[in-house]
Amino acid sequence: MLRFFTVPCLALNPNLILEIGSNNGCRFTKNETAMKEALEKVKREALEAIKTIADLARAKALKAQYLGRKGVVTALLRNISTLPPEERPEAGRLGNVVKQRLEEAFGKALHALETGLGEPRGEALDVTLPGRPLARGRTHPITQVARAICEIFERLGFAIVEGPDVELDYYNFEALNIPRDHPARDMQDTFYISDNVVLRTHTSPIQVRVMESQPPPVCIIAPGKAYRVDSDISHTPMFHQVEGLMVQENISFGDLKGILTTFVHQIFDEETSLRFRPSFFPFTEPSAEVDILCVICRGKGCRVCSRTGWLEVLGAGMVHPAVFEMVGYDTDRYTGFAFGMGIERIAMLKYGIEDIRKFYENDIKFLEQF
Ligand code: 2U9
Repeated sequence: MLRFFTVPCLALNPNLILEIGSNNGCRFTKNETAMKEALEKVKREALEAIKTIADLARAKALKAQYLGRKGVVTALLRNISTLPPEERPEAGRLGNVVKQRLEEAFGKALHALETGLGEPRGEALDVTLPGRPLARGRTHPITQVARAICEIFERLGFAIVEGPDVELDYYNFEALNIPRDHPARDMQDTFYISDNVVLRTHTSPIQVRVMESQPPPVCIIAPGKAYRVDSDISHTPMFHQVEGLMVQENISFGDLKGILTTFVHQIFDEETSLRFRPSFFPFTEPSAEVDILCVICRGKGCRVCSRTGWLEVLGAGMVHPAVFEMVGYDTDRYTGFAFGMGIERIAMLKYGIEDIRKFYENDIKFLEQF
């Protein structure tokens, strides 16, 4: 089928005889200026037309009309071959510039219509649609449990103290009566930064620093991160602890039992009984490991408590006199108790989580349960 387009430049430039068809193409007079003018005219007309496009179908039709196989621009370019050889390079260059400019303009118009970004506002934007909800963040379960623990001790009169994660060997070990050859210093347990600098293996150095800086009475808890070379279902290389220290005249093991019993009743419930088993820590004497009645089976024996009916949750004891001597406290006058617990362990028991690594996988499905 033969189709003819009316090209407005014909009216302006009588030199230019333009006849476009599927088989005969365009014909120019041998006049480069005329060619130039024709191209500019077509460009202007097309850009004006693009501005008036209202829908995708019209945009596609208009693009075909100018840039399609039988389009105006294509026909003009084809006609370059009919110009004298010396006029062809410049005409070709100009033709390609116009073609590129129109391709770009049609591309933008089509993209805007396809994505809806360019459509008239009234049609594209339904202001009655409900807004898209933003994902809500929440406090990490370990932080939640750490805060709950701290609140209980704050109500009991303990002050919260923090300290550096990167510690001197002296505060992490030496001042806590852990001598050079103690197994806790083993390269396998401790992350060494240098010979005398470590990632703290517990939050105990915080209490040493406090005692070094003030005389008794001391009544503090030290929450924070601790680091040990360890990784399995119940250990991560970084974990969280809360430790406590009370130093004053006449502090007894009975005070320790009273404080820890109150704590356990508040963090779990009043029915959760405790038992104290003799143990050993270099920094406390006597020392104890503290078990609670299994929160899962209530003492009957289950998989979680290894059929014993009890769960170990705390370590505690009376502060070793050697520790008091290191910080210059009078061991005849003062006694004190200390205790420590892993926050992950408390959280695992509270929420029935069997693998500690769940806390650090950043699985949203897991985290959003808390
Ligand atoms: C000073 C003196 C004594 C803190 C204590 C424990 C016992 C204990 C563990 C519980 C689980 C660490 O996270 S865990 O593996 N802690 O058993 N901690 S007494 O004793 C101190 C602290 C500071 C100056």
